[in-house]
Amino acid sequence: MANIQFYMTPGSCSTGIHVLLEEVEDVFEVTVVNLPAGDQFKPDYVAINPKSTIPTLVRRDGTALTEVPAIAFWLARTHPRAGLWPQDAEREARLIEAMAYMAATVHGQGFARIFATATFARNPADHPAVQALGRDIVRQGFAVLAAALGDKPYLDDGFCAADPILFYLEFWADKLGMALPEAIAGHYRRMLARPAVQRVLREEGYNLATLGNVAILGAEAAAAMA
Ligand SMILES: N[C@@H](CCC(=O)N[C@@H](CS)C(=O)NCC(=O)O)C(=O)O
Repeated sequence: MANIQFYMTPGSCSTGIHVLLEEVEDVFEVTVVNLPAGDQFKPDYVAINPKSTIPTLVRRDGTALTEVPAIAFWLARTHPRAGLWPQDAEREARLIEAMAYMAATVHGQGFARIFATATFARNPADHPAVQALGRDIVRQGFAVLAAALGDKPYLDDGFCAADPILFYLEFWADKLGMALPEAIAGHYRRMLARPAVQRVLREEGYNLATLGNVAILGAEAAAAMA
């Protein structure tokens, strides 16, 4: 039987799916899609994923699955022994709520304005304002997600399929030098300590020693008031 084929780009949103593939301990083969070189628009890739996005997972039956939340859900449900998806409707709904918000709003509306600015405004003179709005959306997003986390170490009762999605957002914030709410910084550090995450980051070419040193949002103000 063919292995799962994973189409990814190092350091992109596919890193979240890469972490999940390692966490569920399945066998998969990687194809790197070079986004800056335009590989996503080449006919061979468009035939697999007409949206020209990564990640794409081609399953053992040959069908392609796209969209980070859908792939995360599918990996969790098809690997029940990993225990990454809850059984009761309320917890399931909360994870879908978080995954949809992270992918569509924090990534699609926020980080996309920062990393793919030209897709939001043709005029380069508008780009600083578009990026500033992107940062505002990201900051608001992390505040919402910090409230969803509360005192919990992970988004569900334990580590679950939605956590690697939060991780790739945190990883991007770290690379941009953005301060994070304390609950989000704690989640990021917990994720960085997971062996699967460390394996993925090494495979994707990152030096772990340079990651995780994020400033805590509001810490300076709190210290000044103490
Ligand atoms: N909604 C999609 C978004 C995927 C997406 O935007 N991926 C980016 C990389 S993080 C991409 O493929 N960009 C294509 C490009 O830059 O042309 C998902 O959740 O999978």
